[in-house]
Amino acid sequence: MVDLRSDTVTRPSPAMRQAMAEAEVGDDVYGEDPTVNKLERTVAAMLGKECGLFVPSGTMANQIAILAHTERGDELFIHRESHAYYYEGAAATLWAGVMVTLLEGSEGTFSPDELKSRVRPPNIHHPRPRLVLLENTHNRAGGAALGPDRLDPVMTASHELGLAVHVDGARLFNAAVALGVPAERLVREADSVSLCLSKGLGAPVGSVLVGAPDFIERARRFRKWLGGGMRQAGVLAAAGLVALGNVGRLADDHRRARELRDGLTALGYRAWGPSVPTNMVMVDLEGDAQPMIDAARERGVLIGAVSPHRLRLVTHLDVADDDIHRALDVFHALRGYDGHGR
Ligand code: TLP
Repeated sequence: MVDLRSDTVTRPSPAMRQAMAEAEVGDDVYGEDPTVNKLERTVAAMLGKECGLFVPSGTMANQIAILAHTERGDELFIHRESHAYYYEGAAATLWAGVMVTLLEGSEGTFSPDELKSRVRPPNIHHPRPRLVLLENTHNRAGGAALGPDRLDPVMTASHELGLAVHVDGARLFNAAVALGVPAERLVREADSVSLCLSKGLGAPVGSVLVGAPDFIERARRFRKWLGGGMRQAGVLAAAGLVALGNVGRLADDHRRARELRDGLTALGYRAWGPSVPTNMVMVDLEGDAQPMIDAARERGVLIGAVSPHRLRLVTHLDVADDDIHRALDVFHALRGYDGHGR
């Protein structure tokens, strides 16, 4: 099977499994797991922040960040296509009790003016404006890599308005590699960042949330609260440390996504990507996505849909050049497919 559903599907490499087997461990709830501590320090340093916190998933990292930056009744500003709003249930409302205000703009971003127009002055009738959440790369925008020119002005405006900024950097290193800008630079203005180890970097599980010491101290409390305090988690952190060695090869995933997109376009598909693409290709269909997904699966290619008429194809560590050719062969065979086997 060629699995293009997501970069979350990778399996740990032999080197990763070896590192997991040999990991030095302790009880991380006591802060005594040396491998977890090393991973947290390493990711924090890579992203130019002081402290890190290892958590089970990207969703939990985002939700802990929202909890740690806000109080109940505060207001969170977020793009309507962002993962933390679109794909995390009503978690921000459930856990943090924040009011979510949705913003619009191209490629998952919004302008400082759009933000300013939505932030209301202090008044007992209004929620307290508190947090802006940005996403880089932006998943539903087709894996858009957003450079400092796109995000810095919003982050600066947020701070001028007295708002904290969290960056969902699940795929931040994809953005850094595609833009040729250090990851640290992309989040220089951010108060906190979450990074996923289990997407393009290839770890089986885990994310790291980074920020200032007092923020991470609050975050640690909320991690426990959500049941994310793991014990001998060094076995997982060890895989994460190996995964950080995969940053350089993300360029291969981006090249393969480009080949896939070019191949699909040549076959007559409406394949598209953002202005700075990474490891995703979106394909808009005339008909429903599901019959196409089922037909591709029967032919050995797994793909996903992000809306009823839109496919998403994602390249990753376990997709080789040959797999791109195989996928294109299947799309060739399915050209004009109408969901009735024709
Ligand atoms: N994204 C998954 C699905 O949930 C859609 C995927 O296949 O792309 N932030 C971003 C930007 C993400 O894309 C994801 C996962 C998360 C956070 C959540 O990470 P996990 O799955 O570890 O909770």
